[in-house]
Amino acid sequence: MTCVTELPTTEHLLSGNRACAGCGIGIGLRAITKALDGRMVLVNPASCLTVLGGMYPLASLDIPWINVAFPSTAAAAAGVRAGLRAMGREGEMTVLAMAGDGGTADIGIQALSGAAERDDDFIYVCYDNEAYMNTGTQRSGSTPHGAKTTTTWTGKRENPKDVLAIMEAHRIGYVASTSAAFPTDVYDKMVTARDRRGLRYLHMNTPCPSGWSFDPKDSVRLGKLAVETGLVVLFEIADGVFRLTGRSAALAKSGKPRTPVAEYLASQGRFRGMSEADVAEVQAWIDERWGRYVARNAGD
Ligand SMILES: Cc1ncc(C[n+]2csc(CCOP(=O)(O)OP(=O)(O)O)c2C)c(N)n1
Ligand code: SF4
Ligand SMILES: [Mg+2]
Repeated sequence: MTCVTELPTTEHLLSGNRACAGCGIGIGLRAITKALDGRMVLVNPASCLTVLGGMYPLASLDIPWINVAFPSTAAAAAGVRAGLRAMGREGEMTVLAMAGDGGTADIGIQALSGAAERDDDFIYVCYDNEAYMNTGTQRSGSTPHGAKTTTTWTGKRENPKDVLAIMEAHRIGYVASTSAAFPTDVYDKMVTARDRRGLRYLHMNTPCPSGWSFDPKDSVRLGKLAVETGLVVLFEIADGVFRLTGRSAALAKSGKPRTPVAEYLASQGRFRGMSEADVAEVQAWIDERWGRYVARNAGD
């Protein structure tokens, strides 16, 4: 695993970007652009990432970037790749599609499924801040059970959609789950993805102080806590082989109990007022999924 002091020092996300203080997207994006060494075309639909990047001449990213209609991210990325191929320039850069959870789990899933079926040659990153944040925190398919949003005033009743399982079911070569709270985990998975061909899918948890209602200084701490509980699990599936990575692998190996999810839920305003029964339901959901992941783990 790459050590944080070994990360490339060149920055592609420049100072003065428009993200809220403590936003997880910026942390993850720095690791992603470092892994690709800036040699990339970014394809992105409306989202907080668009706002973070800003508009010419005040853009905060020094990479080519195309902003596309909400449902079309994966289709547009396939088109950019085809265009580069037609120009004989496909070896020069990686095509990176990057969309939020709303733009992936809900609105963009049709184009993404089509690209996966064709095994189109690009990397797709879903950054998951667990709601439609850019438009003021509406519930998405990825919003966790119990979270209050402007469209789930009393807390969401359903568990989040398992987009990673959906992508695995397409039998693409590389599927990975990561978290912006672990930039070296993001970096290593992006390097692996960069060096493969076909559709590669990464799902990156990105804490959101504004939408989750917590102090911006706690972004990384909460992102790590989510992994300690097993709510977010770090893993990769390469050519069908499932392997826990980083802190999740260490947790599984230690055999020690994970942190109860109640601690994580109590740390954010969006979960305020959850009933004990709802907390127990979330815990049971995590435990069942964790058991399945540990049983599949082919790593040490
Ligand atoms: C077709 C379409 N519907 C709705 C919108 C309005 N809209 C812009 S950004 C956004 C939220 C995006 O949510 P997500 O993909 O999770 O990204 P986030 O804002 O959370 O980063 C919405 C609903 C739009 N731009 N286009
Ligand atoms: S609303 Fe959340 S995801 Fe959007 S820029 Fe602010 S902290 Fe980041
Ligand atoms: Mg979102």
